[in-house]
Amino acid sequence: MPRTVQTPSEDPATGLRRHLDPDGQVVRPVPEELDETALLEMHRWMVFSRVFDDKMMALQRAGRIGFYGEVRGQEAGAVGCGMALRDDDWVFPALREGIIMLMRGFPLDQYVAANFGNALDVMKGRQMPCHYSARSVHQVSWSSSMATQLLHAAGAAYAAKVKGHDRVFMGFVGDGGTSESDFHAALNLAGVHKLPNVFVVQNNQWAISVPTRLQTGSASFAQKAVAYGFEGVRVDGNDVLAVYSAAKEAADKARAGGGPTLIETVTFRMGGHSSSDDPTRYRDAALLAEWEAKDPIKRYEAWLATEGLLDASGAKEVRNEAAKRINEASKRAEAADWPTPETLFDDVYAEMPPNLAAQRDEMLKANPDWKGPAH
Ligand SMILES: Cc1ncc(C[n+]2csc(CCOP(=O)(O)OP(=O)(O)O)c2C)c(N)n1
Ligand SMILES: [Mg+2]
Repeated sequence: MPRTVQTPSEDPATGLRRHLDPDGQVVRPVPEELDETALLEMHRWMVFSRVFDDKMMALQRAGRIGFYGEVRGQEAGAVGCGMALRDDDWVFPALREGIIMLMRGFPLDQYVAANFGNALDVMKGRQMPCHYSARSVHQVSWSSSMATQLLHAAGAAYAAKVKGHDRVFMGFVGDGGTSESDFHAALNLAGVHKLPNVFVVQNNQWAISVPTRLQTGSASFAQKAVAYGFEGVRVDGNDVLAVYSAAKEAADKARAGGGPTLIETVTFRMGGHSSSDDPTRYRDAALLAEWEAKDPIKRYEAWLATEGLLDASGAKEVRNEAAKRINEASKRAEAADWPTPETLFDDVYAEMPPNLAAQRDEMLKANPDWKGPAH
């Protein structure tokens, strides 16, 4: 059996940092700096994420968008981390952290547009759906090549350290992504140079059809930090307050020059890996039911209700409001034009070289009426 290394922040009883138990009972004091507005904001974003998944999956099944990756079940991970960061900290996501962009004020229409690849999309339809990214909110794209984003996060943090910036660079990775050598190289670099990184392993129990136990011989992902010379924290990833407090401590430490932290969020991917996956082919229904009972939104709502901050009708209103905004944005996205063909040639060079301009002109001459695929 692998030896369990007790990392400093773990609760010896559960092995997990937890503020709320699965029934929504407080087991560790709620971070004081979170006022009522902040507490309700976290709820609003988790619900928004869930309703967004519902809508995008419906659009994908209706053939309106090509691909979608649900966050269902993992909402506390991205929302808790998003709340802990400053708006100018950089985020290098894995697959399910796009909501942080919306939390920072990225326009919903442009966010939805990324799934349609239409003219409103800041990436002009060149990316896969869901690979949200915008410099304006300091978020780079999903890295389709798993774990490479952690090297980018470490490299960017190195540059910030050299330049004397006080920003934090948060890199997410899935449990599956930790088997990539880039994971180790990034953590090593960050450990050697005490870089202002927070690495978050979203341990959602699966890497497509491969269960977590086939990704590591270690007793946890958090303990891997010890080998690189920094702290690892194992967190109940379905407790948004626990994710928040671990991420806030890690971000404060990184900003103050204390070096990196590795956070493992223990959670569960309730949906498929993506819209192309059918998890019923490799996963027991009983397991899903077990985790549905630990649903991060239900747990948080139970606590908010106990505190008198949100009742059932208030929670329903939050859902309805999210659905209204998302439905309206989706309608506008469906009605939007496609990127015009000549945009294919944009953004490669600051000044377009003559040979590329000639190719663009030739294409336009040969296809004068091309307006993109039919709606
Ligand atoms: C280097 C690399 N190998 C394989 C893949 C194919 N692939 C895409 S996602 C994925 C599993 C990801 O699992 P995990 O890291 O646990 O993230 P999760 O999907 O559970 O959020 C795989 C194998 C890839 N994108 N990149
Ligand atoms: Mg996974």
